[in-house]
Amino acid sequence: MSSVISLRAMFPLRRLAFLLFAAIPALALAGDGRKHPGNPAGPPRAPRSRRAVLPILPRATVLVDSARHELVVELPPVDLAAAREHDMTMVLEPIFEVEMPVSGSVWSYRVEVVDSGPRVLPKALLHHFNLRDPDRRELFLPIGLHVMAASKETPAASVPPLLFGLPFERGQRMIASAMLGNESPVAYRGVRVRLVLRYVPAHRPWPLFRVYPWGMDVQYPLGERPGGSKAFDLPPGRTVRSWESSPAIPGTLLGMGGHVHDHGVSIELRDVTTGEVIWHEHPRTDSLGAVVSLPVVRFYRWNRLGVHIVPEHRYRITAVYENPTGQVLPDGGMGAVGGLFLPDRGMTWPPVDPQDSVYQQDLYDTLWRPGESNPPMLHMTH
Ligand SMILES: [Cu+2]
Repeated sequence: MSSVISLRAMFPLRRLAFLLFAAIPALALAGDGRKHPGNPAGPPRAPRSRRAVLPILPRATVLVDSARHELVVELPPVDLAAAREHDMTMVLEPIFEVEMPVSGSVWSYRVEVVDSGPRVLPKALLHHFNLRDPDRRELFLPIGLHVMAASKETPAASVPPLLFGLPFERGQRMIASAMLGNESPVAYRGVRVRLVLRYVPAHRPWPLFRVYPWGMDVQYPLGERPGGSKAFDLPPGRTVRSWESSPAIPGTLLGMGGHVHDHGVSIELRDVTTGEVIWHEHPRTDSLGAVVSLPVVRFYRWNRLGVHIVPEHRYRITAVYENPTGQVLPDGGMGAVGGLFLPDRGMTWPPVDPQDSVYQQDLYDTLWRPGESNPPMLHMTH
């Protein structure tokens, strides 16, 4: 059962330029052989040295079209009541585990909302969809890897499949979460959120480069707890928020985008060790000053792959806001950047340390649901 609650505080809704993973790629995911959630004798799990202990989660359905090299991860159907005037009906889905049924490299993804039949519903119903890998860490933080995030603003994303792909292995697990929101006077029944991934099977000579998503947020490491919201209040006037860290392994940033809310003035990524500004952008706004988009940059060119970064340097993300309203805007600000990263030759992606306290707190927040005082993780961690 899904919980229907007012989640505005936890997931503030506003017009935003959600480009985090937009033109950047694709990332990852999911599984079980043919369909049906929860096959207890699923495919063999890939050996992994340090797996986090997760509570038993319901399994998302994963369909494989091995002829088209497409994986479809689907969450169970939920009903969405019609919205009352000026309000929104929200349905927060349970957290699901997804197990990858095959091995390969993801090069494209899209998230769809469909009805009980094959009809594709308005994308506006998707508040967000998130996919995490609890066993691989984030580049800049020892938490589980944010594989992908999508909301109604997020277009389908892809990279050239001969060049780039996010590797995954059969038996690898992911954590999927989604929230639906209905602002229309129409009720929908049997609504399913679906993630469609296109992949290159393992054993092909391509893609040339195995790449991973990376991200940084000015509210790292944990944001607001519990729940881990990365939104922050905007007082009148100027607000500057920063966070800095070093990557766990050396490699190359292939491109990046960012995410800010209305009244965002700029967002940047800087190598603090050298002082070099790697990326600095101002959001595009409409005539009323609302943020419409934030440009996405691809660093790779014919003669180079991108911006090389190393664990010996520190990198800082900074978001600047100018709130002209004279009032505090609760949860009005956010500042995040992200993109794709190519590890240096010979580097393997770092696993998580399940004993790390930041890892444990972030996992707790990932599994936490509003209204639950006692999430299952409480007795799963040490
Ligand atoms: Cu936001």
